[in-house]
Amino acid sequence: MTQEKKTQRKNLLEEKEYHTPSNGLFFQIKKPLFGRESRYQRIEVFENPYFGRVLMLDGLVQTTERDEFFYHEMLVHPALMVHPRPRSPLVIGGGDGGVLKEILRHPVETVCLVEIDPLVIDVSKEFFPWLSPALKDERTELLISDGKEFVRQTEREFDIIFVDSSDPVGPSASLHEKNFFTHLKKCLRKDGIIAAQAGSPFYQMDSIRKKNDFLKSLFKIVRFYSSPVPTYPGGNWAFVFLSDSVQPLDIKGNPPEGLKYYNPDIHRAAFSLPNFFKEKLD
Ligand code: AG3
Repeated sequence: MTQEKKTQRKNLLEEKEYHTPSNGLFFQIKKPLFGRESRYQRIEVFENPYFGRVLMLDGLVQTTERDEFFYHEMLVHPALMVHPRPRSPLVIGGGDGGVLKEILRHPVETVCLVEIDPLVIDVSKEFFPWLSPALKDERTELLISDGKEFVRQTEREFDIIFVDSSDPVGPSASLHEKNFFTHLKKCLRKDGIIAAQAGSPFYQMDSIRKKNDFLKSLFKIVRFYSSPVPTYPGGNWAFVFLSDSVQPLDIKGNPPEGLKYYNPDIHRAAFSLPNFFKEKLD
C-alpha cells in the first residue's frame, strides 16, 4: 500500500472483525447508526459504502444488507424443500428476522421464533426494514426467551427447527453444545429436520468435528453442507442438516420465486464437501 493510501485510510472510521489475532475483515463506516451494550451483548449497526447496513454483535458480523441472502436462504430452503409437509417450524435466535423472512415464503401455518435479546429485534425493526416485516407477520409468534431454556422446558413439537445462532462464545455458546441438541431433538416431530448454522470450515474445523461426533450419537442423518457468505470468516460457511428419517437431497416441488441464491442445483452441490472438510468428519 502506498504511503498516500495509508494516510487516507487512517482518517476514516473503520470497524473490524478479527478472524485470528493477526487477520480479519474491515469495513469503512460511512455512518454509525447504533451502538449499545444490551443485557447480553454489544450491538452495533453502521452503514458501509459497499455492503450497506451492517449488524455486528460483540464484534462479529451477523448480517449485511448486500450479502444477507446467501446465509438466510441457505439456512432455510434446503430443509424446507425436503420436508414432506412443513407446517410449524421453530427458529432459535434469528431476532433480526432474516431467517423468518425466508421461511414465510413457504406455505407454513405458524412460525415460532425464540430470541434471547429483545434489543436485537428492536434494532432490526428500526434499521433493517427488508428483514423485519417478517417479525410482524400474522403467522409469526415471537417469544423473548433463552432458546436453550425454551427447548428444555417446552412440551410443544415442531416439524423443522432452525438454529440461527452466533459463534460459540457469549450468549450463543450453549447453542453449540450436545445438551442443547439433545433437548432440540425432544421437541422435534418424528419426521422432523433441524438445520443449524455450524461455523467456518476454514477457521472453526475443530468445533465442527466435535459437533459431528456428538450429533452422530443423536441423529441417524447428520449431513454438513456449505455456502459462500462473503462477510463471514473465510467467506464460506457450514450448516448442518439433522434428521432421523428425511434425506437431505430428496427435494420436493419447486422453490419459492424471487430467491437470489438457492436453487435445486445449488442445493445438491452444497452437500458436496471439499476434502479438508470431509476428511475431518470420517
Ligand atoms: N448468525 C450467524 C452469524 C455467525 C457469524 N460469525 C462471525 N461473523 N464470526 C447470523 C444471524 C443472521 N440472522
